[in-house]
Amino acid sequence: MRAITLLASIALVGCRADGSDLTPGSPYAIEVHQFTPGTGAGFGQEHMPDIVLGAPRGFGASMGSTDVLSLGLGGRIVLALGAPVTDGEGDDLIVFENAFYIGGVMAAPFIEPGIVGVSSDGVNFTEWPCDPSTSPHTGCAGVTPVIANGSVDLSDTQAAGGDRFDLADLGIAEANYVRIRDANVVTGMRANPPTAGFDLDAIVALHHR
Ligand SMILES: [Ca+2]
Ligand SMILES: [Ca+2]
Repeated sequence: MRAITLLASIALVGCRADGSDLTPGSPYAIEVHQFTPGTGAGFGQEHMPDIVLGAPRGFGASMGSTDVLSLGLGGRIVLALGAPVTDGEGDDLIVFENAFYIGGVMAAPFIEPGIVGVSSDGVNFTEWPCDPSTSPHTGCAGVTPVIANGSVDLSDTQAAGGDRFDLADLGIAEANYVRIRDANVVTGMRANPPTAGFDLDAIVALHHR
């Protein structure tokens, strides 16, 4: 692993072409708090931080988005949300990666799992339990294809795709930061630079202050 930590406390102001709001109060990530690339990272770094902020750019069930940042094997990233995610009814957070079904065959997903955690201070994180070694990788992000391309319809969030998380499962009422740690234990294509490991597209808070 490269021992590089990029601190990019860059908050972007305003709306993007996809309509997602990057100002405080936005349901999306609006700032990269910390990025520590893992082995084989590189893809997407020239477009930091924008590439992981705002709305997802999903390509549907049979193709993965290229509007992503590859974390590399063992890499991690911490993002600040535009507004604290809160524990509302059901799921509260969606993490969008670029998982897809090879050739559209539902039985052959290409999955690069990541472990998701939340924090109120950006330092101490509580993670959802994730099993990265065994399909269906319950509790991990990077599992479900992304359908939404542009602003997520918050009235029909099941249609957005991505992997969903409920703060109630952690006993946490609200959080300001989201961390994703690459958790790939099966390598092969998943280890190929510069796209190794978890590929982050976007995050959205379904319930927020
Ligand atoms: Ca909830
Ligand atoms: Ca990857």
